[in-house]
Amino acid sequence: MPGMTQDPIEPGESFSYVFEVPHGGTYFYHSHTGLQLDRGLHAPLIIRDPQDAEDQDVEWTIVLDDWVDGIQGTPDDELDKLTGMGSGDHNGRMGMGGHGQMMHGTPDRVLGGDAGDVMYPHYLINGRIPRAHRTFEARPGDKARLRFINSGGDTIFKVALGDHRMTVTHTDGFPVQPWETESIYLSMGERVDVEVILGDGIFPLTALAVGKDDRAFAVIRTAGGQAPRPDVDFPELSSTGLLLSSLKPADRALLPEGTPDREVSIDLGGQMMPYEWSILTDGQSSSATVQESQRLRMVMRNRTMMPHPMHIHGHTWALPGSGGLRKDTVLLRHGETMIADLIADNPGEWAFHCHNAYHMETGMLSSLRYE
Ligand SMILES: [Cu+2]
Repeated sequence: MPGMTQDPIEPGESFSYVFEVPHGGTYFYHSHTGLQLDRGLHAPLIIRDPQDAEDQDVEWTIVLDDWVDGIQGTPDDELDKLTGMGSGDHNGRMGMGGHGQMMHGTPDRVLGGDAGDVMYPHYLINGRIPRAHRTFEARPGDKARLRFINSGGDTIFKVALGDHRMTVTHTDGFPVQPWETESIYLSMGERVDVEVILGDGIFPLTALAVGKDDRAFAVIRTAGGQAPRPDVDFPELSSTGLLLSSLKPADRALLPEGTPDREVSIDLGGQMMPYEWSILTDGQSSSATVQESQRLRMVMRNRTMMPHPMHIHGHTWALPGSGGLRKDTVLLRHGETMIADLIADNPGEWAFHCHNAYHMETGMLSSLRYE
């Protein structure tokens, strides 16, 4: 985070990062300068965990993304439209409702009507648009491990694989009690690992862009024949999606038992008109503070009409509402409250922000600071 954890890497400069990896899992790394994330400055970081089963026949890392850059201007142009700073058509491809609400695609029955602010021209799986989609190949009966990463700037995806149920094994790098599901919501910054026993055929791997009536698409093929069309609908896609924060942690992912030494109240605020977002810490626009080795409880309340994937750097929360599920990115639906505990074992100043790039850029950014 420039200005917080380090100085920016200037054009033409290099910077070497050296760090220990305390645990394995599916991660990604990306720029935190402006809207560079939404210009594609991100990449997966996969750390093999020696405690994970390695009995999969194939493993694929699947990066979901939303794309505007170079198609209809830039992410910065989109931000200008949202903040009303742009020239010409302030609303871009969005309609503006009578009460200042953005009107989007079909409301999602779990996430509500307003799941994102930018209507992107393209949604991608591993950099490909649906018409030029990627095909993942394997043999019938293979056990596949899929590591999904949502690197989007402003899009929550609902992921499903035709004719298959997925067994969730990890989220945000940490193991969970295995859970079978037909579809999964993955918000910006979140990761989920699933296992699938592949059938015999050609199957659509679809990621609906929630609330935007569009999708990312790929194909998993274990047999010859015609691939499904990118716009194919199938029962798994319309099933009730899993919210990752409802999972339960694997025993080896649990934090030690304990009661919080300190509690902080986090209020998420903001709206579309004017386009401004905020984090209040105990009612103030200041950092949360903690002392090393304390147990901190963060009580987050979403006071807005939109969902926000809240992300903390340098730590992974335990969610007491989900039996101590470990996550570093948690989606708070509109009006939702989430309690998240952490153990302060990594001194420094760490960003705490919404993983919607446009919300973060317009104020939904704070930090956790060690005293
Ligand atoms: Cu947000």
